Amino acid sequence: MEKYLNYIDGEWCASSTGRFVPVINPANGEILGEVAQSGKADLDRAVRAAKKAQASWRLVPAPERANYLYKVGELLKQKKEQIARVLTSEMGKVISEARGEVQEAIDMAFYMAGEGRRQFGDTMPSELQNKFAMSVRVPVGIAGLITPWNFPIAIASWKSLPALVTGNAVVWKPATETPATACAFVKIYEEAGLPKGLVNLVNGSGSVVGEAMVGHSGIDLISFTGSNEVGRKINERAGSLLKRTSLEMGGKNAVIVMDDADLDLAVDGILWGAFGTSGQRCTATSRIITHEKIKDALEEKLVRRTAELKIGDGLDETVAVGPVINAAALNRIHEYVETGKKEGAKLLTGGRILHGKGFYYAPTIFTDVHPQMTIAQEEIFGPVVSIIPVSSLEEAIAVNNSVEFGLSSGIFTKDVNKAFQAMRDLDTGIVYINAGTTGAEIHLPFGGTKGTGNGHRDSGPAALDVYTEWKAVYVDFSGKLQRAQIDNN
Ligand code: UN1
Repeated sequence: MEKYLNYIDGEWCASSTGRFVPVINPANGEILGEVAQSGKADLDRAVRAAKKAQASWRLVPAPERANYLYKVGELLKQKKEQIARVLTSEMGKVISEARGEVQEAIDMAFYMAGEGRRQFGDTMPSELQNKFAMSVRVPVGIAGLITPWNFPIAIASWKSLPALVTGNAVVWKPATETPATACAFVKIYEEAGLPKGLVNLVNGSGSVVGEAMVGHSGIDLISFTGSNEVGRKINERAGSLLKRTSLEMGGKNAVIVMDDADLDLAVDGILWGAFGTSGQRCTATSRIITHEKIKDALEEKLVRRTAELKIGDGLDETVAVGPVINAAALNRIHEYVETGKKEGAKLLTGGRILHGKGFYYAPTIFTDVHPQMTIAQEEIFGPVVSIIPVSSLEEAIAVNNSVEFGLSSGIFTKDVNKAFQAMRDLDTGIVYINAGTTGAEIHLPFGGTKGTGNGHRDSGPAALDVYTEWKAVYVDFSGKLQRAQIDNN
């Protein structure tokens, strides 16, 4: 049986506990292998290796650090298909999406490699004569990364690549559900010749390895993507230690469809956003805020098109909707659907577990949903979407903004004035005009407002702010003591 091990100080190794847990293919319930369950001792070792490696890495010129990232990009390109297949087998997303996800990591590698020759600071005038002032970026130190199963390589790339190019070392705890993709990514770093100890993989549970990472005095920052509940806990613990955190959590993303919208385009965008990745994206469309005038037409088109979606194993190229991650997710999604029915929402299609091998849920659409119902407020993380009728753009925006999350939103309209008003007033970190809520590109800031995060951004230029400190530097070339803020004459 395939064993997914740790990678510490440049060596693949079993965990100190000797324990493993099975890894399941969600498309058919088969066991793919087993993943090491680490303890505190493994983490300690990883942190020691990272510290040692970072001491020299921070002195390597950034353009030279970037050369490793270019190699990582090239190797990912070569192995794209192979990694995509591994990813689909353990995570479930359809193969075309898995290829797209590996492409995100490739793009991120080349984009962040470019940062090796940028990492701009500022120069500014000094208050004093013959004195020079500038600010430079310096690495934070050891970056602790905690990543989810829904984007097992893309999100890991958003975090590890900027951490490395800015001179940090990495200790990474991937999700227990997707260790094969994590190992494949680490093997790419290894093959690229990255000095040992710079990327350490510590497999294990959130409650053991994750918690220990957050509390570890040798880890200088935590970058986390995952649930709101875990993110809040990390925030509390890390906050009390004055440890930097970058937190990306849930979404309750909405698409607004105005009465002048191109309805077929809106339906395309909604289906992709709501049922792509079986709704398991933090950017997934889970609310459709529709103008009442076009509600019936939109419902009819959505139901008809949903019926055409082929559900099955994501390795089948003709499948549009794959399984959800596991049985627990399946049950949680179904509970939300039952709650929706109880609270009075009208089920248009779906609403059931598809029995047989694997964990499949029928793409589900509710209508006549009130904005305050549970299914319109909480993140479901499955293929369930709620139609909420409104009578104006102002009402649509207010409904969009009435949830605790603020990741992504979209509006379909042909009216440029409405589009710009929405862009300004939708309170999410990402806004799409005439597109659904998914598909963020790696060179733009990724993240959200309110309960979605804590103000930091993954990917894009803003990612550098997570992994660097600012250092203010003053160079006095006057040859005499010049005292700032004091009259020197
Ligand atoms: C996520 O679901 O956590 O914008 C990431 C998107 C993808 C990334 C999603 N590029 O949908």
